[in-house]
Amino acid sequence: MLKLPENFHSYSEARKEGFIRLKELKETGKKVVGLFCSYTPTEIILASGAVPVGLCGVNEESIHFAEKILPKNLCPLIKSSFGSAISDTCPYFYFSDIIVAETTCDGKKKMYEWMNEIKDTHVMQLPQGRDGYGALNSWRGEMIRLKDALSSKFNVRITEDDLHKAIKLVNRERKALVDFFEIGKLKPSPISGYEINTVVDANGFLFDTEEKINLLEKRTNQLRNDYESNYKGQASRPRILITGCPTGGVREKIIRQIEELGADIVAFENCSGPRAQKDLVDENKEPYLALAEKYLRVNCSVMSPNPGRIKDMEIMLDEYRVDGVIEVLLHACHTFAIESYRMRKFVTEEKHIPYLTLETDFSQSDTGQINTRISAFLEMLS
Ligand code: BJ8
Repeated sequence: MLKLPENFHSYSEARKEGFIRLKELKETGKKVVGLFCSYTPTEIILASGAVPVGLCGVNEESIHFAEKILPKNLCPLIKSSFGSAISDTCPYFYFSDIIVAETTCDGKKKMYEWMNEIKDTHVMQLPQGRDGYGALNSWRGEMIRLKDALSSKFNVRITEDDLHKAIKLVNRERKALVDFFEIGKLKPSPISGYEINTVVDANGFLFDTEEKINLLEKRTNQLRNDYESNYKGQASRPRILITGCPTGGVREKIIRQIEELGADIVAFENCSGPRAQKDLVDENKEPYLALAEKYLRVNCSVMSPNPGRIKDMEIMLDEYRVDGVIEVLLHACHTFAIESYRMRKFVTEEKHIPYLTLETDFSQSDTGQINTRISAFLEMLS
């Protein structure tokens, strides 16, 4: 049984409520910036006076629109995101005044060339690795280029003071998120992975950062109390960590299913977890340098090499007391697929923890096969 709070809002409910809020904000003249990735420095967007909104596609229905232009053999996340944009079925894309994107994987960066034909798309040139003198300097330059692009688009002056305020605010949001994630360290966990995954994605539809922080802190406190009164000392179900590609598009098919089949998802080593939240922007440094340093540390497989992901995995496996790892690979995601072998080897040979890889897309055609594989894996764990 899924552990969900009484006032739980599903992702689609949160998304619908967000439309109304965003429409009202637009009517007051607020500017909106659409984004797709954890490398996007939301601090610069907030400092420009605009609101950032996540646009990653999570549904299958929009994919056929994308396939008129993009190849079929492409990651479903890219096709779904682009399909929603060209079919005008995503009000968040519609309300966005500008898109901020990054050169992450090949599919995404080439897709943005097409997106720019529909809507102004500012692409930040993300370095492909972190080594050497050039990467940090060039990424700092991209932070300044983004500030200039937003200043000119919205006709505003973004001062260092504006940036410092935004950095402090987003750091507070990160701390609140990390405290929320760390509820999963309790054994047994009083929160479902389904709720964690939904809350993180649905947070993108709340446009008041103070409100987000308050809601997160409130839920974290509730969960701590719930643990003390109802869970402490009880037996634990197998504890699963999810790794690999973003899981918004497979939330029902995989995340929900794992828990329905008898395990608890306690941690996400992907962009639905602490990957981009765990360390803060240094509030005492020159802001563009501090932002460049922080965002260059995001351990996504698009970086080469990417040893930090293994280090983070080791810490998470220990701290969240993980019994099994389930890796989600979206079809045609080469960077996570290539890192898969190294990750599996590390988890199984050095940490001696069982590992299951599920390669999938956003369709329902493999639901039965996925259920069978998850059931067999959980049976082995127990
Ligand atoms: S920081 S994980 S949000 S790039 S789109 S790489 S699944 S082939 S989403 Fe991502 Fe930023 Fe990294 Fe996070 Fe693969 Fe698909 Fe590319 Fe993807």
